[in-house]
Amino acid sequence: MIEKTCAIIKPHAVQERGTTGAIIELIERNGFEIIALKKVHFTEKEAQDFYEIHKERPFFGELVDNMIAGPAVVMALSKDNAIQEWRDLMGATNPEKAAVGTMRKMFGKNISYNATHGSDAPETARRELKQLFQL
Ligand code: FUP
Repeated sequence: MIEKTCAIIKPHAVQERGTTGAIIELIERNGFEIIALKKVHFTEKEAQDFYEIHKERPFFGELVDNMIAGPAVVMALSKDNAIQEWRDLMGATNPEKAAVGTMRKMFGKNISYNATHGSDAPETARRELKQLFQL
């Protein structure tokens, strides 16, 4: 089934020269269609809303700080089974545990700086795409 998912290149990765281009190339090479794309500097409130599900977790403050540290590149991707396919391409949340060839292995540094975000379920994808693109 053709699905949409929300993909984000996180600020620390955007700051590194060449990483945005490399990630976008891999997205296209892996058969995703980029339906929408923009560079946004999240406000604190926007980042808190985006990661609302994690608001009780101990890493929430750090997560929000990292998301507002600079501009992020946010995308709406479409593909058959896009949500799982993008998560597979991203790799494990912790780059140290991510498989070779995945985004997080290639461009992540540690669990706080793990390069990319991807929606984890259809309902999350809908909520995230609505927040970022009114899609
Ligand atoms: P994922 O769906 O792989 O992005 O992972 P989670 O939803 O569990 O976590 C969301 C973000 O919180 C991660 F991308 C990074 C951050 N995080 C931490 O900083 N520390 C943790 O222990 C877990 C997650």
